[in-house]
Amino acid sequence: MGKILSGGQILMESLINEGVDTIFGYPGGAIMPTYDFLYDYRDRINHVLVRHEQGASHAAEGYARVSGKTGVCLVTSGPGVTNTVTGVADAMIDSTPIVVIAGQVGASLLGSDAFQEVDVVDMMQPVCKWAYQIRDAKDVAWAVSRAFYIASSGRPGPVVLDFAKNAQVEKAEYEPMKVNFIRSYIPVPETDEESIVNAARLINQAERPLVLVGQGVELGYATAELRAFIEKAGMPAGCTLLGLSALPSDHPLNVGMLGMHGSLGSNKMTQKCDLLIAVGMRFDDRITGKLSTYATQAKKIHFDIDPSEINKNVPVDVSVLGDCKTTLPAVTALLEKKEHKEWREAFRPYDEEENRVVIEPQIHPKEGPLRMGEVIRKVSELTQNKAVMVTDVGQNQMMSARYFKFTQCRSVVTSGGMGTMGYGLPAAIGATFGAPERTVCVFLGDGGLQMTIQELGTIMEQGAPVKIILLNNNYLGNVRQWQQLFFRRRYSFTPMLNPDYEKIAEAYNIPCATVIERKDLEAEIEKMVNTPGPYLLQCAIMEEDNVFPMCFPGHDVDDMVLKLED
Ligand SMILES: Cc1ncc(C[n+]2csc(CCOP(=O)(O)OP(=O)(O)O)c2C)c(N)n1
Repeated sequence: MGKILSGGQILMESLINEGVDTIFGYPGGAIMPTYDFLYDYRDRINHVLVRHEQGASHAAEGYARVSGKTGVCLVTSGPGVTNTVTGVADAMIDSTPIVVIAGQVGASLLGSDAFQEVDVVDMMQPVCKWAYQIRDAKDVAWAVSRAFYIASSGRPGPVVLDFAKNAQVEKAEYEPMKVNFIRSYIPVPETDEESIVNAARLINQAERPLVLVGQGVELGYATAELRAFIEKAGMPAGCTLLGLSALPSDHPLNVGMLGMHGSLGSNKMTQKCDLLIAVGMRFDDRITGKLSTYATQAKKIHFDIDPSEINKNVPVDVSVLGDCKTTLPAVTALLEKKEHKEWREAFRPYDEEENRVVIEPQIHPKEGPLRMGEVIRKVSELTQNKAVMVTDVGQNQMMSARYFKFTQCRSVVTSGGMGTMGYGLPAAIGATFGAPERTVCVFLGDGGLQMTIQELGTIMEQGAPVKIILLNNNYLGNVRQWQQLFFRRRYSFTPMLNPDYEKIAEAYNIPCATVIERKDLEAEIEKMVNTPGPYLLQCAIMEEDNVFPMCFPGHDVDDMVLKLED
């Protein structure tokens, strides 16, 4: 016979049973009973009080991305939970495991338009892996265990628990529970042996293979298996935005980022390879450019854990379903050792051109205002390329992806599929809790910082050691770039009047400095890195700087523009 506990206590016991030690949250009426129980669990569960529930959801995402564990949010009903919708949707499209627990009105009031009642399950269902309403204390342990199992298994994602107030206070018997099977839910599909043989055969026959590395490789803890795979067959590999740290940046087979702002070589060669091998990626339109012309010359193999991704955007010749931790080595075992020297050499002229026209002017400009690239590269270097790179969305994100370097996996925390401005600051807070031993740097634009700027309060209260690098160009830069390129430079509501960020940092007791001149950059970054705790470094960036190379939307992926036409 288990202990008799209230639903809220059962929630705490169940969270501890799942290995949860940190949660991000914000209290309110319908979740108050649970917060009252939480008060007695303060020594076992570290609750981080955010300043807005959207911040809780992104912090949980940041925590999950760097730790591999499931991030947890606790919020109230009504506006508390609607404020997390953006984070839940963000976690869904980026396959990030989080569990959001939201208060709900008591079961007897459901459907009566009670104060702060909203239909959470119906609202969340389209943007999460599972949403469930707990109306009875006896269901809490089961629902929590099932939530963690669904969030973290197979292709990870968000789960929402809608926790009615009566179920928080009513009592039930508690027995620890572990759900690890759900009828009709197949988190890891069975691998067809034939697909392994067929994939190996195509790779052995290929003369110009190109591997596309996605986040699935990190989610599947298969970075070593990926390296063995590409090294044995001498295959160049490009990474998606979320897959950037799955392969060290300086690995000789790494040919850079794929897609719209990716490297010239990887995009050009996508249209020249004879075999495209996608691993744990989903052929997003930012990667493929125009679908109808995308790598039509090549045979294709797709390794994925989610059958619904196969043939969704790009039809493939061989699909290898399963966990890439096991499928990659199975294929590797059948591969012939190859070097593909000539094919790898063929990337070189593109690399040289990109280096000359795009990269050098960004990282070693001779004159003019600061460029984003030089700031990002310097931060990367002065943290020994070992820091966690968090970004917001916009030019700052694409520039970070291009100029930050990675030596360790689980180092990229960015909003890929949703492109959620305001993600960066709270996600960085979560990352400091998920990887307390690592340096966490977040690159933000002035627009994105202001979307969740209130989380500076969380940073202050927690002393969270977030190194905030504000790339201030006084514009909503990414939109301004598109206006410049596609809307005849009509800057419709993209110039932005900024507040005095030094004063803001001071008010939050966060050390701050502003860099305007290039000669001060290195010393100021060093100071930021060497100052314990949080820091805000504002960099005055060239206002009309642009991210290049760029594949214009709807164009062939190898149709890349390297600079503005004169
Ligand atoms: C929540 C949200 N609103 C609007 C957008 C559209 N958007 C994408 S990038 C961008 C501009 C970002 O400006 P800023 O944060 O200053 O960064 P920069 O591009 O200058 O680096 C906007 C408005 C978005 N991605 N997310």
